Amino acid sequence: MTADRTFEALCCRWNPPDACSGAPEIRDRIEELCTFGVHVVVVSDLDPAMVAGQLLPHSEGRGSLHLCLPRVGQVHEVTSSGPSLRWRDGCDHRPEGYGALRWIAGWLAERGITGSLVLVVGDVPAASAAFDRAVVVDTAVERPRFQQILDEQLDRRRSGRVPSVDADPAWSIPLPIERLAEGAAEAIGTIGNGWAASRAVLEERVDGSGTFLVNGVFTGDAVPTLVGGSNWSSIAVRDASTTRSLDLRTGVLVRESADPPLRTFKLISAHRPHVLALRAEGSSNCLLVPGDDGATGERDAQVTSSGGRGGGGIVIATADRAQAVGDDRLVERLGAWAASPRGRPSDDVVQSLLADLEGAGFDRILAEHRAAWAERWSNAAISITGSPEDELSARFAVFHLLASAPDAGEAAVGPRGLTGPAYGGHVFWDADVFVLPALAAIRPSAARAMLEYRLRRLPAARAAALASGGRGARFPWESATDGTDVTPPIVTLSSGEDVLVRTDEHEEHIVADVAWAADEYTRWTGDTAFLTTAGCDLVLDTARWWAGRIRVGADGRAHLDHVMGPDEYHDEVDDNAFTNVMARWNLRRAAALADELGIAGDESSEWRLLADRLVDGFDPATGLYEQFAGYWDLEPLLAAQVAEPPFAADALLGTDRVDRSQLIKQPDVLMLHHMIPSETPPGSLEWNLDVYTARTTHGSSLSPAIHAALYARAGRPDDALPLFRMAARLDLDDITGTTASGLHLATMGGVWQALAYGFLGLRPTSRALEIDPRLPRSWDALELGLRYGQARARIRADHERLHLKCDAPVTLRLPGGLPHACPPPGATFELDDPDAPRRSP
Ligand code: IFM
Repeated sequence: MTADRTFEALCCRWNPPDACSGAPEIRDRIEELCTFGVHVVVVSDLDPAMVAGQLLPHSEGRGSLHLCLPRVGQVHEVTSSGPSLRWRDGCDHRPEGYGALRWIAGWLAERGITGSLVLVVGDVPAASAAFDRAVVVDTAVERPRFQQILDEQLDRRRSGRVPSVDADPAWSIPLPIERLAEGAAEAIGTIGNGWAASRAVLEERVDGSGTFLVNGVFTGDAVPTLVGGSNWSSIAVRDASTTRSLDLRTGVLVRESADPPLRTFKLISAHRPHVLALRAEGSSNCLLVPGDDGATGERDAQVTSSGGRGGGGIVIATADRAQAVGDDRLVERLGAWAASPRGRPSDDVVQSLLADLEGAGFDRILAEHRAAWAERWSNAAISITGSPEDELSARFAVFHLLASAPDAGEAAVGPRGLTGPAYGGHVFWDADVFVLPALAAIRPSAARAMLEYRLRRLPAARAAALASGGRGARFPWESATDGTDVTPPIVTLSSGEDVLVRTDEHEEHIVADVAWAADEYTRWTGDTAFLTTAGCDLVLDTARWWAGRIRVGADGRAHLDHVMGPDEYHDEVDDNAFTNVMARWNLRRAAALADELGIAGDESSEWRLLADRLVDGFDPATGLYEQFAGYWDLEPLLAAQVAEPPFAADALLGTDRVDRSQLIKQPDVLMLHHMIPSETPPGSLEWNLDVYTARTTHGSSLSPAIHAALYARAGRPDDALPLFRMAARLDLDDITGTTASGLHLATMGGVWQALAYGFLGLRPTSRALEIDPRLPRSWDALELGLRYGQARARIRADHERLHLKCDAPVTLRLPGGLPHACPPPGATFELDDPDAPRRSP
């Protein structure tokens, strides 16, 4: 039970003078385990100085030695200079040791060491309460057995065995094993750190090019695509099964095969962005180590490169250490990558990165990686009590969001992130509107890097505005390296029909979407300086674009002609409600910002005037928005009359027929109610929701999550749940058959938004975090971790109560209430009767 697992922490009872008194052999083993990075917790009833004196490590290892004294409620860390108090419990009324062990368990969890990565040996009171799912060995273990356990662990460490993961079903995603689903499995199991990612390609796959992608590294083609790096994890493997799982908690991909035995374990370091690591072990007839003569061997570094001809390039260097232990073969591979958006980095760069890794070693790289993922999750916790399936699929979405963007420099986030080649990895509104709001709340630095991508492309957007006779900045529908439009001229639908793409010409709402993203970022983060300094042009120059673009008609009203809304089934329309209201919001926001900046003048007055004059298609008599001028005159076809959503109506019925009908691809009028509800009249959501949902095919993967959010806001969370599940399971069940070409990362952003904006009813404003939870009956509670302003907050709602935990003050506002300042550690509120009618947003 313990011999075939590697533990990262060992918690044992030590009560000299009896069993272990003066046992140097135990102490030496513990010390050596610490040098391998194992954290040892000694639980004792005795005086700390006495126990520490017996255990005092001779040298500082990478693993820690903690002395836990439950009786007195203390935890000491022991180093060669003696014990120092780390934690003390003033009044521990809980069961014996609970507080001290809980503290240690939390300390380990902060390092990504949870559950079955912890071994508890001997009679450790309250261990089961503190260490969830730990492996516990015999409460009264004999000293020889204890020594044997330590030896097993030392053997595993010395021979570089494949580490273990905490096999927790609440955090583990099994990859599909059917041969035909291999493409989807590769995407689902993608591991990455935001800078780079590897699809879950099987080690033996020879043709693995294109499976390693780097953020912002595109080819130099007219329609660029992400440069495809090679499969750095390739190893000769024979006849092994393809059973793999992705550990969401620590970002590790594991493969296990029983017959023939094989285990592989790989990661892209979340701590050292350029580092790759892999270990594999298997029988000699399965894991074929090059030059296998049964001896330990080192290989020279292998260097592979991709791209570079007129575009970006990637270079990867790896070095292996192979070993034979009996009939087992063990391989450890460390790797380093380098990339450039222009040209290919030299081999020397990766060679020297690789040389630096030797000093760190695999164990340290893994420990740092686990701790970095624990840190990422500490701002992004998610739990759905009452529905483990929904919880797991939500965590899957958040995992990939956390792995989608670097948290420094600039982040070019494509619709599929770095999980596949679809859409060439181009940056669309998916980044600004779907991914960025989630990251602004759970990984603000990555959201800031996404805005940096837009900021650095302002010159290109300004040039595009000028070139089309306009002013300000006209962001392109699709962009890659230089910020010019890279939309492909033609796409082929699944029906085989070739369609001219006109999104680049008409889908102008992207301009306001970029401004909205900048504003949303500041509202989540409180980083108002962004909009008053570098970021202000994202709002001001986009408003300038609209001011130059708007036509004021003879009726005195302002219009936007020849545009396309999010509903791409109607590709050239006038006065699209979404575009017009987003433009109106952009103009008003820019005018308000001009006031803040002290630059208000004729220009900002013109913005306000034009905003007030813009038509928006809202009819107060019916309470409905008309999606665009003439929409109600189209064939009143409903989605259910054609097929069960989701479906691609253009592929089923042909683009012409769909263009003449009221079928829509994704929320358009409804999208306004999601993004800028304050720009829509009270009651409008409820009036428009069913009307437009009935016409929506969910032909875009972006659609169901937003509908879920809106049904929750309209007080219909049970109607929202199937839509939420459609979005959250989209890739796990490959619902649209498109997962192989990459995970729908923007949908995952939508999943987070459905939870946060929809079910919890969160809205960040500059004054307060608004909150109005509406949970489906089948969920007992929903909890999200996020950052709001300076605070790290946990918000948990059940059907009666709302709990806020925070480490800095947070001002909350409940529906109908006044802003309520909550100092740390937070507050609890009673919620209204959930069946009572509520104000619309
Ligand atoms: O940006 C989306 C668009 O809204 C619908 N078609 C696919 C694009 C990329 O995801």
